[in-house]
Amino acid sequence: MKKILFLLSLFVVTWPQAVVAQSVRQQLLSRLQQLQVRGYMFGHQDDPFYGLTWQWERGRSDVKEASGDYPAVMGFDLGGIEVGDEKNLDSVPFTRIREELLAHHRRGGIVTLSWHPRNPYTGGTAWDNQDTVVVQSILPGGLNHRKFLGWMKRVRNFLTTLKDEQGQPVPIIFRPWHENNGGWFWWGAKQCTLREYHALWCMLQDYLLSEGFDNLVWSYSPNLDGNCTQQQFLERYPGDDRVDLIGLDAYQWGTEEDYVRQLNADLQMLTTYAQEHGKLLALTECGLKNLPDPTWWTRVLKPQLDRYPLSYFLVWRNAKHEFFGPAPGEKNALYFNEMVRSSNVLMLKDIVK
Ligand code: BMA
Repeated sequence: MKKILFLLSLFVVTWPQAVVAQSVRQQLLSRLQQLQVRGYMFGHQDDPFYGLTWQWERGRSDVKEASGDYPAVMGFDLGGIEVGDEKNLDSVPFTRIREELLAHHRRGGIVTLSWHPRNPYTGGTAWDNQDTVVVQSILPGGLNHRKFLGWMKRVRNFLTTLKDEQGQPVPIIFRPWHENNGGWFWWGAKQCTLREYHALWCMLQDYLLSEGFDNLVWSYSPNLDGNCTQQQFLERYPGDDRVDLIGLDAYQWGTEEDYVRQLNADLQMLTTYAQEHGKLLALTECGLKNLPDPTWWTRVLKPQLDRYPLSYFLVWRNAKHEFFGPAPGEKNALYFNEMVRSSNVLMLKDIVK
């Protein structure tokens, strides 16, 4: 009897530790994998900060006011944190980003962070793409390496503050150095070599890992291409050991036909890769600016998304001059609501039950 009690007590003592031993990142990965079986989540950038007709009011959300529910995923951007700004590149105070990120986590939602850092060589924006020496200049041995270490430290300092009431780090899908196959950012394919891009990814990732962040699910998200082979995609891919989620940023800028063709080409290719390599897949950014076709959600987008094992799709922000999500009173909200009523499109309520 004593022996049994002893064994039992060992079990009780060790079992909770075995549960705790799973990192926050692994917990989020498991959750994402489980949710993906049920469908794909809807996400919206900057959802609680501003909409088509309002700004900065607390408790508001165009998506909630149009559909009755919050997006399952909310995206926020760190651009500007690196130089010590109080507000990000879209004028959102970082204190507010922290507040809303924690609030969304508390209500059971999932959060993702992107980063549009300034150009460390010129001091210009992320879109200052004239020079091909920027990445090289911030790598070890480069002229701006020390400066960039300081920039990464400011990111680290902000991430450190993202803790829940129990002091536990909040799980985050972290998506740095995105749209790297384009030529518009200073870390783009025209601006740095393969080797430099790879070193850039590793420098940031290794730094944050060495600082103990085990709450980040790492997302790699090139831009829609349509002619990209798996080999080309892999050229800048940092490696299976460095990426958890394969994303695609895919806006419709041109015709619907081109968009549908390109989206399917890329998603087919990425699905094969993701499945063979055990990775999650998402449309990390997408949208049709200002939704000139209100039926876009159900007629163009959803039929394509239904064909792939996506974790989520996130549309960009609703600002006055450009919007990508639904808003109350907008005609597209009717079609948006029809889309999210489908059982395989997941809003906040669907992922917390
Ligand atoms: C771009 C545009 C910009 C914005 C940037 C970062 O796609 O929406 O207006 O500053 O994203 O959010």
